[in-house]
Amino acid sequence: MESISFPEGFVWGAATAAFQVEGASKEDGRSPSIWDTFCALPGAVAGGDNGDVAVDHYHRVEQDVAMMADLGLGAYRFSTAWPRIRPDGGEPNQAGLDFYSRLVDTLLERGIDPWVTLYHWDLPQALEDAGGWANRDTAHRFADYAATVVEALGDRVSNWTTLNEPWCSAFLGYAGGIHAPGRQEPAAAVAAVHHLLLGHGLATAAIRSAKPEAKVGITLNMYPIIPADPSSEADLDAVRRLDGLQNRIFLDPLFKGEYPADIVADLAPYGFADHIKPEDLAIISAPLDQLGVNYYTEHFVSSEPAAPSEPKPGRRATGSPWVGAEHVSFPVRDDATRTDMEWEVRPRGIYQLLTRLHEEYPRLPIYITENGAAYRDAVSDDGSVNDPERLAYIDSHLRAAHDAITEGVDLRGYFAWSLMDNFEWAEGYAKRFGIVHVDYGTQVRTPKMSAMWYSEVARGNALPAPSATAAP
Ligand code: GBH
Repeated sequence: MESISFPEGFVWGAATAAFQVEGASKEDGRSPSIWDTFCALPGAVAGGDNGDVAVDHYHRVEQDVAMMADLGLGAYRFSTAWPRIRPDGGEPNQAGLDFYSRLVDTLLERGIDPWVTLYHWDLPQALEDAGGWANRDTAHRFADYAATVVEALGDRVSNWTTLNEPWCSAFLGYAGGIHAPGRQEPAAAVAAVHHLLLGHGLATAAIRSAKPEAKVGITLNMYPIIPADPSSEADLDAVRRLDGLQNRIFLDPLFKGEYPADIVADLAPYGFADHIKPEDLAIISAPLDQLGVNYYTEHFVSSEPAAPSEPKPGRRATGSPWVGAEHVSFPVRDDATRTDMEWEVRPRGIYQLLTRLHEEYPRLPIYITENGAAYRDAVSDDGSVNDPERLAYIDSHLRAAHDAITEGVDLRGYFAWSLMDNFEWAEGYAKRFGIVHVDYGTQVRTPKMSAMWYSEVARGNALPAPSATAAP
């Protein structure tokens, strides 16, 4: 293999999310979010970890942005915290807006393009107390909040993402109880799907009216779904259901203006259609400028029920996020390595996903807004962090993404998840996704070998030949 160049202007960035990195959870008028509440629930988060300090990004913006500049990053994808900006969902809090304004200015001074995600899972607890995403009113509150942020930052920020991974918010939060708010109510989860999408549509309209030249998108977490036995009708039906619940239930309303009929039928017992008003689909399907894709692995599914599993020691019992497909299981294949999250490393999946999106949906510009891997990094005596697996993971996924570009997919950028180790939701601080290592005791940041390598890729707009890397 030789060195591989990306199209001119390709965006090279790294991503974080407010709750995962900021800390300062009680400062400058921030109110509790559903994640603060969830972290306090016994057994909800590994190690009883919470976001009170996280990696203290709130107090270390100067230093963190300088580090991004040293790494040669062209863009930084971060999220704004709704509970800092409209703490109880109501009136704006200037101190919260000032923090992001300072972050944006610091980035621009260093030539780094700010990419703002408006919602990366930290709903103000006050809005959850009023029903959360199962309540239609939350969609309107989200649009108000979006308008506030765009009025404050829109003069300097061009690229806007409404929601990060609404699948997680709806199904992990309201059906599986795996994420905040920890509810296990399938009917609430399907209501949340629609209200998140409605919130996206209303926020898109709010952004466009405040800043007509803004680039607006949404980020979805998508997976190719692979049948365990392609000759089994039951397995193929499991694939249909999972593809419907994971991918099509979001893609179709956004880009085709209608929900997939088969999934609407599957979800009838949970009252899905009751939430959909006739005018909603036009709001949800308003044209977008770009689609954000978060890719980590594939789903390999079987219709055989999984063996009943006990919660991990010390953790509370969770349920299935797969509403109406609770019976499916995810057999383990032995032809791939796995990350520290136990996820199979499947670089071809990113190619399959990108080419599918290109064929089945309007040919929107696509950005990989997250891709990366957790590994147990070894810190050497001299403090350096050698992470060949993460480097190889990113390298192989970029090669597969490049193959998709060669076939005509309009992929315009890539954001590594994550800039630095951080609060990995229900897994707490134990799982490290950073290309930069964080010592949680001292908050010292150390770029890992993968960061050094990624920096070369970003600067050269090309992947070096494998022999030039230390990848195994
Ligand atoms: C992304 O989610 C998030 O946007 C990001 O904040 C996160 O840090 C990153 O991935 C790494 O996880 O499904 O029962 O195994 C990716 C999708 C789905 C990954 C939920 C973690 C854990 C629960 N996420 N999953 S489960």
